[in-house]
Amino acid sequence: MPRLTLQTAGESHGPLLTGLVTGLPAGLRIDVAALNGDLARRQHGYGRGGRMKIEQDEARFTGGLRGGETLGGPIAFEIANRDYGVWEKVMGPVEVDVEAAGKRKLTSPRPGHADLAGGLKYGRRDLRDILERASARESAARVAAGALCRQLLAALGISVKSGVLSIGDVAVPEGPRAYEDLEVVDETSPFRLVDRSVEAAMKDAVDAAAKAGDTLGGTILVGARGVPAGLGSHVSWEEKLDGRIARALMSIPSVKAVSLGEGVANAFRRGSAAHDPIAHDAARGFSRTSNRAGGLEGGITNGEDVLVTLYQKPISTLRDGLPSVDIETKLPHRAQYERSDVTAVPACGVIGEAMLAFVLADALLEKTGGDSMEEVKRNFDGFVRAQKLF
Ligand code: EPS
Repeated sequence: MPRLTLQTAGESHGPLLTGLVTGLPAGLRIDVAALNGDLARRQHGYGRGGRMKIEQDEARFTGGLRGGETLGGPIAFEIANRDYGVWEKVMGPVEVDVEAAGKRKLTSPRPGHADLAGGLKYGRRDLRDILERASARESAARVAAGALCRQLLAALGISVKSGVLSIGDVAVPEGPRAYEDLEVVDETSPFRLVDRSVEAAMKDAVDAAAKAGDTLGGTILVGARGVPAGLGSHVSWEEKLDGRIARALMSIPSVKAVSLGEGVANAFRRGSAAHDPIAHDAARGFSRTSNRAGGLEGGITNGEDVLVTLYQKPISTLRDGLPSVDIETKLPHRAQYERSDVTAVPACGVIGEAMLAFVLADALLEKTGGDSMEEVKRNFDGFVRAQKLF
């Protein structure tokens, strides 16, 4: 049974985001500076809009930590929306200024965004009531929660990284990709690419899209190293870890496809060229001579690196607005423009790391149990040792 939960609350232009994480053991030391470093990485990247110049995300903890250590109870934190200063009259949780809110009313939904489907579902005729929560701003809270999980995993020798493979039609050279490709990603570079040889072409592509008022999607590799065999389970569909990873990663705004390992490419290969031969030696135990499965077989980790590719669609807010309909007049009307990004692919990788860290930490704690870090470590070491003797 899953052990961790994550809830977030908050609107993009409301006062703040709130996060609540339950299920982490007591005694995990949290490096808040490193956690805020992950929040900064999510904000960084070429192609972001004006909003990222306004925000400077930092988590403020309000529960579950004492002196920088988890206590075992729910962990609560807040991340301020600096932009709220100019949105208060429109987005005040208790009171709004009718005239100011009317000026920001959204009645021409954006194709590709939650605007119309959400409006129909929740019966909100100002589609701002949908877009504010559907906004990818919410992912900041996920990154903070993921950073807590990353630190738990790190304490057990597991690391999580990501790198960009393509934006628009500019892609790094083709070839099987491995965790080592993620270790060379320069976090200070504009695209967080696994291979910077295409950086100039990518910048040109983003500039050209921006000039045309258009947007771009892309693909990202997310991976984890040090994951022991035996997380997840084959016994029932809800416990299969590949399904849990895909669900978590697909829930990231704009991510429309997820491939575990070479899952997509394998569909076009013969079995003899798709699976990973098994080897054994005394030092390493069982290993594989390739990792096309991306570290998961039968819904269980197999001890190889976990590798997942994310496919992000282009952002649905376009400067000139795609063909739409005004929900009040029912007449054709271009979708309304809201300030937005040209691309958020580099940021998507950081969110992917957070979601992968959350799912892996959840599966790990499910396996080890434990109310304290000491107990988690003891149980973790025990089951890793037992596998060596298998
Ligand atoms: C977003 C629209 C933009 C992005 C935002 C996601 O915000 P705004 O409309 O305020 O310019 O910048 O992303 C963030 C605020 C963030 O922190 O990532 C959207 O519609 O999804």
